[in-house]
Amino acid sequence: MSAPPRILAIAGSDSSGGAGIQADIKTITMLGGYAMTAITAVTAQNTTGVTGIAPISAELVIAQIDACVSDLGVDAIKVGLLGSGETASAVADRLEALDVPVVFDPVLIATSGAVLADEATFAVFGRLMLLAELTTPNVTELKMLGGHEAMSERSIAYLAKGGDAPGPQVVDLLVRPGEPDMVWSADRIDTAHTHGTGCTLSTAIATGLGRGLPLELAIAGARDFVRAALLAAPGFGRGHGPMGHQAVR
Ligand code: PXL
Repeated sequence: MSAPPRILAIAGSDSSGGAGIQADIKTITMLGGYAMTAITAVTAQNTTGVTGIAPISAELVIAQIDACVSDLGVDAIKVGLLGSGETASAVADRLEALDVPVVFDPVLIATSGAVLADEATFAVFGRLMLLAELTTPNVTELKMLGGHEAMSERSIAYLAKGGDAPGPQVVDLLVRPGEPDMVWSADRIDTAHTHGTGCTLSTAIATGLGRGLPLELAIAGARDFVRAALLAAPGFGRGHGPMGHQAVR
């Protein structure tokens, strides 16, 4: 049996298990990877919203990253919720020095509407996008990052996700400097249980990259994983419920 790809998720904890670090661990594990984590913040939340959030110190976030990288090693990294501008800057410093593919999910707002990045954190997104192999904004995040025009000026690869756009089809667009755009389109899965889709997609892409897959195949596989997990959503909670990662085999 070949060694599993070692995937490090730098992200926040979601007590309800649907998004954040918990979604990351489930995704990496179900896709056959070895999951490691650097927790940036602890949230108290359920399917109806976030009731508390406490950032972890930048020093402890970096110590978690260093502990993993220096001993077990890492094949790919996913960056999600960062918790503070200080942590975001320290994480960018570390990742710039590492030669490992990074997928950056520019988390700003939860499916429930909770704001998950302050101005100081947002100010570091430019650096994180530049060091990442791929950035995965949803419609709202793309708008806040300046839209396609601002993104193309940055000369970076990004996946403009269409899950939060209206319409019967979900269209995801991959834009890369100097290469033709790629589009994936599929019938929308009609469900309220979309909590954690962004975390899951970006982490599944990182797991594919950690296996050595080319970006397009990593994205295609990750979309299939998200769709299968959406179809298997257990229906828990009164709000935007979690997906069914455990059922995807
Ligand atoms: O989906 C964005 C996100 C990221 N990280 C954590 C979250 C959420 C959404 O709820 O809870 C910890």
